[in-house]
Amino acid sequence: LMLERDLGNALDNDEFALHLQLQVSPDGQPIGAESLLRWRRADGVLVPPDVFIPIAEKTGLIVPLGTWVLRQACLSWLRLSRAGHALPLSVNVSPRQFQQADFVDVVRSILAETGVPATQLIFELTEGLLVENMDATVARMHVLAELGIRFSIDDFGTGYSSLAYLQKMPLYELKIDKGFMRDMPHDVNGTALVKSILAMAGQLGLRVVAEGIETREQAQFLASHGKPCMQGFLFCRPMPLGELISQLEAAA
Ligand code: G
Ligand code: G
Ligand code: MN
Ligand code: NA
Repeated sequence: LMLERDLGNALDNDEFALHLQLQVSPDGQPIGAESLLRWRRADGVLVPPDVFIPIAEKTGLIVPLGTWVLRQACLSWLRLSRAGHALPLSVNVSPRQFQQADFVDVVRSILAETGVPATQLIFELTEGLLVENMDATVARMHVLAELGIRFSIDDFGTGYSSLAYLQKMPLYELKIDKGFMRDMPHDVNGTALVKSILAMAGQLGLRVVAEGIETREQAQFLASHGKPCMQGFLFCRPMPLGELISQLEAAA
């Protein structure tokens, strides 16, 4: 309950920060970055998003917070672009945020205000949203796709989205949940699942990003099984924008 009260004030107190984690192509080149929200409370304690995002969803704070994240992501893109690294940014959009009546208008106005091309944003949606409210979700995705926004299904494989659903949506990408990567390539069931997701994505013409890549062994396994794009501590930790720019400069 105290966390709930603190969270309510955190936006006004400027306690949130957006970190970025690079995503790489099968041969290790940067292809984009995911924005990941961080909350450092006034007392200095860093509260993990898996703790505060569900609370923000419940209280409704996720709506103004999601707007802040989107604007902040666009400002980050501008700074990256000015530094010579115009990488597309992936933004997590929560179900409650996506379902707000004015969500499309909010997106439109932030794009207009910042001048960021819509094609530079990828919205990560979760399977829960698709199951809950399929028709309205698909319709809204088409409106945003018309603007140039691309879509990714986050934590893919943990929910219930069916092939029929996937075909109705203007999708660009699937992100394989990091849970499936953990015991790779030693876990036989996980390996089979990852292979079948890659085969299916291939059929549907979707890009795949495998998340949670921590070891060379995992990356090598993927290189010989479908070659998806990758994201994980092996390549880059989520970090503040300034650090990411320094890292990109050092690698260039
Ligand atoms: O690093 P990680 O602990 O950042 O993120 C944990 C969870 O929090 C992930 O499921 C991620 O999707 C979610 N998350 C991180 N940033 C955001 C955000 O800006 N908006 C929403 N809705 N979820 C986020
Ligand atoms: O939005 P999503 O649920 O996909 O959020 C990605 C989460 O995964 C974030 O919490 C991020 O900090 C975390 N993450 C990113 N790379 C790795 C990794 O290599 N290993 C683990 N365990 N977590 C990671
Ligand atoms: Mn994500
Ligand atoms: Na994920």
